[in-house]
Amino acid sequence: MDRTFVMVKPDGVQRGLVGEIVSRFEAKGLKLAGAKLERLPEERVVEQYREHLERPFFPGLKTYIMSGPCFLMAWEGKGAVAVVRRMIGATNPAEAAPGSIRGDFALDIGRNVIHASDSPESAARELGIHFGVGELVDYSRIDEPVLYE
Ligand code: DGI
Repeated sequence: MDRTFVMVKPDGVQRGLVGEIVSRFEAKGLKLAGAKLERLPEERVVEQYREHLERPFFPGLKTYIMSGPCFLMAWEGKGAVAVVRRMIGATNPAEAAPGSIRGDFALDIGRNVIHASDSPESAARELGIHFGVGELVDYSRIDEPVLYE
């Protein structure tokens, strides 16, 4: 099964959106394979966003991500990476579709509530940055036999 890395950013945690966000992924049928609330050290923020290191917004992004705890998750299911990206919506919440998490809960690209991996390769890389092998658990959802063809 496909796995993806998802992170509620400090604005989402501080606004009390963790439960709502977890509920959406659970209701979709995805399986929670790992989760933790954590203040990210600088090295992991830099590693997470390494493709943006030279961008003008990077210093502000780093300060924001380190400003409070993030809620880190691994979600598993058929096509999980693409499914979750659609559920979180466009990077700029002003353009994110209503019904998506960014579309429903955010206004500003610099405070867009949530991160999710954008490809299977990114998912593997990002899960490796944030979770140890023993932190991801294997079990079955009781509804799996009716969730899948
Ligand atoms: O994968 P995404 O989070 O949807 O988007 P991304 O990988 O292009 O950018 C990572 C984060 O960097 C994004 O969630 C918010 C921030 N960001 C991207 N472009 C801008 C930006 N922040 C500001 N302030 N301005 C930008 O143009």
